[in-house]
Amino acid sequence: MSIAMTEKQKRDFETNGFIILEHFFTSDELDRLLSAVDEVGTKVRRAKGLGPDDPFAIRNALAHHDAFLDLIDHPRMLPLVVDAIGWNIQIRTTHLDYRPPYPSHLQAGDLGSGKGADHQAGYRNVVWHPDLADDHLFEAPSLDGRLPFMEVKAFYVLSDLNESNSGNLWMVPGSHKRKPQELRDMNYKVDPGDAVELKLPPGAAVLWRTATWHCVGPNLSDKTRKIMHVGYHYRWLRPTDYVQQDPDLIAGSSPIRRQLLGALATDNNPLGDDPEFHPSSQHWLTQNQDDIPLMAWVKEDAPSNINL
Ligand SMILES: O=C(O)CCC(=O)C(=O)O
Repeated sequence: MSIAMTEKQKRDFETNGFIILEHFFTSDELDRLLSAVDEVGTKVRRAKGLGPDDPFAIRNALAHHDAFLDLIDHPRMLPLVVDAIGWNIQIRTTHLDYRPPYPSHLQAGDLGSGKGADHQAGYRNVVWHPDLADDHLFEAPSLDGRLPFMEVKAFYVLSDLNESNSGNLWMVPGSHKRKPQELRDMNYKVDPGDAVELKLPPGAAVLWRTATWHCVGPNLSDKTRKIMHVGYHYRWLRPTDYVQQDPDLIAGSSPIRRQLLGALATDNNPLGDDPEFHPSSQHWLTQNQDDIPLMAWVKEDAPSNINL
């Protein structure tokens, strides 16, 4: 059953590994997010002693501003996320990337090489990669060398990435079906004909399988790259950004939001009715629907009620 994805989006997601939503945010939503980036940027610069033209990136961005927190259950994105990966999910990571234009003297390294003067100067030249494929992170469970489907990210474009070389995200369509070893054997040099540079306006969003090979191009434009990624994975995996989110944040959240923040729906019986002899974590097996609010929402309310 699909609650939000069109047939074409399903095909694109399956075939290419991503779907593009060109005009995702309203202008009010975008303005709020851009103000949040400014506010958080001021805080980060102060804390880290950075100048106004220095790049920075932060993780667990949801804890830094309500505008970022509100992205995790965005009423037009969450149904698509559920269609993509199901309801048994939580947030793995939320990241914000702020990348001002390169200084004119700064030489960009080769695309997706993970190297170069720009990389050394802190403008991360992200090497071509699928997420979760480092040797030490995730190799053994694969049967044939390909990555199982473990997570999706919503990529949010907050600044103008319409022009080439503005710090655009690059993808290799269909590469979620290829083996990470292939990329290693290619010494991380992707055939330019296989790659696409996502040229997107401010306010666009992309829902993507993170097994899709990707990297980030240099910012040779005169505008700062401002983007966010919100990553969702299964509740029985461990998040990157937190062991536990702030209890106050959880306490003030809706049941669906609590689930997405990695918390159990109730404090009662987190290990079931017989915790001593037959423990059964709510992250795995659930005694009743209320333990997984997003499941209850999908089964009972969606798609008529997208008021989360
Ligand atoms: O900054 C970006 O857009 C890409 C970050 C990245 O490589 C990732 O999300 O794995």
